[in-house]
Amino acid sequence: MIPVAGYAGQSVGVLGLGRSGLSTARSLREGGAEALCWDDNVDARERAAAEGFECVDLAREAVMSRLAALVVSPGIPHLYPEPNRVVTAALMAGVPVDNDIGLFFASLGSGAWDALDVPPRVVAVTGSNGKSTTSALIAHLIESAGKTAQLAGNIGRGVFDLDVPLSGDVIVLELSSYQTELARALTPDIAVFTNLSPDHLDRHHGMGGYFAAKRRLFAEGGPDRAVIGVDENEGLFLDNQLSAGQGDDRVIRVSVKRKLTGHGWNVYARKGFLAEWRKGRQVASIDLREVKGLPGAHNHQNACAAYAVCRALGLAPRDIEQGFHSFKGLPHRSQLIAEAGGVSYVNDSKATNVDAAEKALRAFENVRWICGGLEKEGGLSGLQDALGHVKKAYVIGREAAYFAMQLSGVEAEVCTTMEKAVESAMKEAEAGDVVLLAPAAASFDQYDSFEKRGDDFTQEVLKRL
Ligand code: UMA
Ligand code: ADP
Repeated sequence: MIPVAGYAGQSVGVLGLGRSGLSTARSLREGGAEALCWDDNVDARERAAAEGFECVDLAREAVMSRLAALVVSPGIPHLYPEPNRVVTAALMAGVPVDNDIGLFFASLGSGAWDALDVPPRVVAVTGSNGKSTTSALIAHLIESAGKTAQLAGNIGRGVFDLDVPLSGDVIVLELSSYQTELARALTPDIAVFTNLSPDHLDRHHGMGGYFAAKRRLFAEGGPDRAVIGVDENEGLFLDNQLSAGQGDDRVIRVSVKRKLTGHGWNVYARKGFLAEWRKGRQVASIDLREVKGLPGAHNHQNACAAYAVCRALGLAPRDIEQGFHSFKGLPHRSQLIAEAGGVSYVNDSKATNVDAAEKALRAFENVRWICGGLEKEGGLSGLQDALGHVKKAYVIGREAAYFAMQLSGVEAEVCTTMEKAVESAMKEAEAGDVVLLAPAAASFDQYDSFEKRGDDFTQEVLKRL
């Protein structure tokens, strides 16, 4: 556990008592502060109370006036679509609103960290898709090169649950837009922007707000080195803003669409080959085609970003190449769960938005595509160009018929349940086909989480093999 620095003897409000909130409360206590807690859910309050935390309605004036800061959990909307009443009370009272990520960066370099010979370095990864894969890959590459890395953030583990790092260690943080939007300190050594496509738009009041939230990672303090995916205009814009010109190697540019051979520091992948260029000449190349854990151009983008980070940390290209081959991929992301009779079964339940599903479809041919669920804003038109990879769609979800209607030019069967979809897809699959779960929708109409949906798919497939 990492103690929170800077609030000893003061009271800090903690709003939301899930993974991030509870671990922040514990670290506040460890750092000598009083955590006053609230969660709208009574069970969560009871769990916190069982650990000895005082739970009290933070919006009450008598309570708010005692707070040195209010820490808000990432899943709690503070402004949009509706303002949160506790956050509004803090704004009215002039209490600084922060989150665990902001407190974490503000706590770096204090206390035990001072004594370390080589200060730990922090890599932070943001973007719409590929954050978890890229973060996990970076940590894996560092570990496989014999160094120590710890992963936390949006990948499921609160930052304060990290162990106090030792000299030379690397901390890799996956940061969502919910987290970058609110953190008052964001000072990683290396920051990564994978890509941008529409997601969480209600929470950020549109695409501009969503991009602005992510951009804060590159503005609040500014990383020493920024790894930027430049395949969308937003990435290009960020690159332009951060660098003095093409030759400025504080920015490492990443592309899977263009050869980047300019004077700066560039990493790109084309036709399955990764190339690193620096100062106008190629310095390394890696064949990604046989890297089983990273299939498809989208994963090659993740590989390029992770490669760039590791090069900036001083790893050798050959060590990185070896690490690529031992990376198994993450569950629920283009995960090969079985092969039988020439048919492959792939679980990409994490494809909760259109861009991720489109990338998953493009990574395979002859796809029997299980899709559908709770549709996100913006419709399905972004999938149109990838539908050529689909032999047939098997649509699940409460609104399966409406979802199927929007898939023009593709045969679509309204299955509604996972059981029916897997049954039909498996019955019709021929050698060379890929049965792919890539829903292009959230899971909450039928499941608690995308993980439960992916597990259900896996179970339905395995029981029939
Ligand atoms: N709550 C309220 N009032 C509200 C809404 C929620 O009191 O109006 C309470 C809930 O009752 C619950 C708590 O807030 O007890 C949940 O807080 P949370 O949703 O922030 O969840 P945590 O368990 O703290 O997990 C969070 C991240 N969750 C979200 O951003 C939604 C985790 O990312 C992260 O790993 C964790 O902190 C540790 O850093 C998960 C996620 O789903 C993986 N991220 C989203 C995504 O990837 O799309 C952004
Ligand atoms: P995130 O943490 O940003 O949600 P993940 O690595 O968990 O990213 O992947 C989420 C989904 O996006 C999965 O369906 C995965 O196959 C897909 N994906 C992974 N990397 C990329 C990428 N670079 N571009 C687009 N989609 C991607």
